[in-house]
Amino acid sequence: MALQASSLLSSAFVSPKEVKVNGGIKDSAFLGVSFSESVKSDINSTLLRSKRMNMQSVIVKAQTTATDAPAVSQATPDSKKTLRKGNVIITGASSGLGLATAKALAESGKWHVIMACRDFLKAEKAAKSAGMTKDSYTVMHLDLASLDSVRQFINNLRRSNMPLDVLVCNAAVYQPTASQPSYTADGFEMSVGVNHLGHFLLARELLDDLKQSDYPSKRLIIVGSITGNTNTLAGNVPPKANLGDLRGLAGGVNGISGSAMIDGGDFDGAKAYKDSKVCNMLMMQEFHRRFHEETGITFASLYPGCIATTGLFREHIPLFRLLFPPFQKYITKGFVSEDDAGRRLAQVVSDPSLTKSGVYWSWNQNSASFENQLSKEASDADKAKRVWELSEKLVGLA
Ligand code: LMG
Ligand code: NDP
Ligand code: PMR
Repeated sequence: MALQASSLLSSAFVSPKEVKVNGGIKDSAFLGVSFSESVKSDINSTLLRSKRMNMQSVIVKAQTTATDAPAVSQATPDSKKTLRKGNVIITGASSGLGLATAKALAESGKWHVIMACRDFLKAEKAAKSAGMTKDSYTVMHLDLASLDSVRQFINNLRRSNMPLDVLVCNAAVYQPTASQPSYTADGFEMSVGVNHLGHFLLARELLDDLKQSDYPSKRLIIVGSITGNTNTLAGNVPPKANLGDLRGLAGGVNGISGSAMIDGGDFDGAKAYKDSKVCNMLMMQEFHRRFHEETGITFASLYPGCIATTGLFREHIPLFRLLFPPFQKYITKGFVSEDDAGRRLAQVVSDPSLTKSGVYWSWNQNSASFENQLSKEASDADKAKRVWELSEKLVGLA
């Protein structure tokens, strides 16, 4: 049955040319192939008042925990030089990919994970139930739906005196069933505000902290996705990502002075998410162009595979949530478990062979990483520059 559907979809969506073998190894995720030019496998929140009230205790707690956290090693001349634990911030580490990555890195014993989360208690519970030991993580409050919260987070981090070695921009919201836009504390449409603008301010500011780190491989990772790339089948499922001429972004994506959508069109929650992912991938490349040579920092993005079981789909209709995992497992074969996806992102954080900057990583069916190609729009350098400049204005950096 699954196989029948599979071949049905195969013949419907993929030309025979695209299902061909790649160097003898069949790209089994046929629906995930970058089907235009390559055969490679490609595969809400408002600030709750109660959370604001929690802030004080969170800050105190974060600072207290920070005293146990690793600082720069003070190697004496005759002490054996061992690499200190790296410090990695993961936004949205309270569930899904972020939590699985935190777990994988903590288990390696080489990383201290700063879990940057909007719900402190949820994050604590998640870390505990993932079996992370107390000394392997610090939870710090971050609500990306508020630029004030982003700035607070940065202050708290700096006061903790923990050096910053890797930043992972992972958190996201997806609102496929919303008929009306909702807005962040600063009035940005929620998906673009959280997934792109909140992270943009965070990453832009923390670049200075990354620069100061003495860690051998410093990285800034922004999670992207296949659905933002229209050179793939998944990226062609309507509604498609399209930033247009950025008129909505220029107007502040606030639904007042202009549209809530980046391209200036009518609100569509699924499109807003995909557009935000295009921004994520564009910003990674713009960071690379502006700062890689000067700082040596590795900038990277990735598509970890379709993790169909995460909280990302919490707002989708129940039927979708029921059918989506088996659809991805048995038909597209793009499915990946949370644990496997976490190990993939953990590789991008720490694998010594993944130091190349400006790369969008993907994994083939054998779980081998490869440099994937982005769509035309998601690799448009001119658009990246314009998104960067408009975003700087919106978050108060220009
Ligand atoms: C939208 O609907 C929602 O409206 C929106 O709210 C949001 O949720 C959004 O992406 C999220 O989706 C999408 C909707 C319509 O898709 C569906 O959910 C309907 C699924 C039914 C399709 C039947 C297929 C049979 C599948 C087998 C059964 C398995 C059941 C599991 C289902 C789980 C859910 C996935 O989508 C469509 O319109 C369907 C058609 C999509 C095909 C798109 C492929 C187009 C390829 C076109 C190639 C173009 C070539 C361009 C080349 C460019 C090169 C540069
Ligand atoms: P989840 O919903 O499980 O995780 C998203 C995380 O983001 C949660 O921890 C959530 O916090 C957090 N978050 C949401 N809003 C905010 C906010 N305002 N401030 C701070 N944190 C926030 O989804 P996934 O794990 O699937 O998604 C992780 C990343 O992976 C996203 O960037 C997504 O685009 C990407 N991705 C996912 C794919 C998939 O198939 N699932 C495929 C490709 C990419 P809370 O726990 O409090 O809700
Ligand atoms: Mg998709 C190779 C085929 C493939 C892959 C890898 C994904 C990934 N999807 C594929 C194909 C299809 N999807 C096809 C053929 C359809 C039509 C039946 C389809 C539909 C679909 C829907 C309705 N897919 C979806 C949705 C969502 O709501 C998800 C979404 O767009 O979130 C933005 C989604 C996804 N498909 C994926 C992945 C990874 C997602 C979700 C997450 C993301 O991009 O971050």
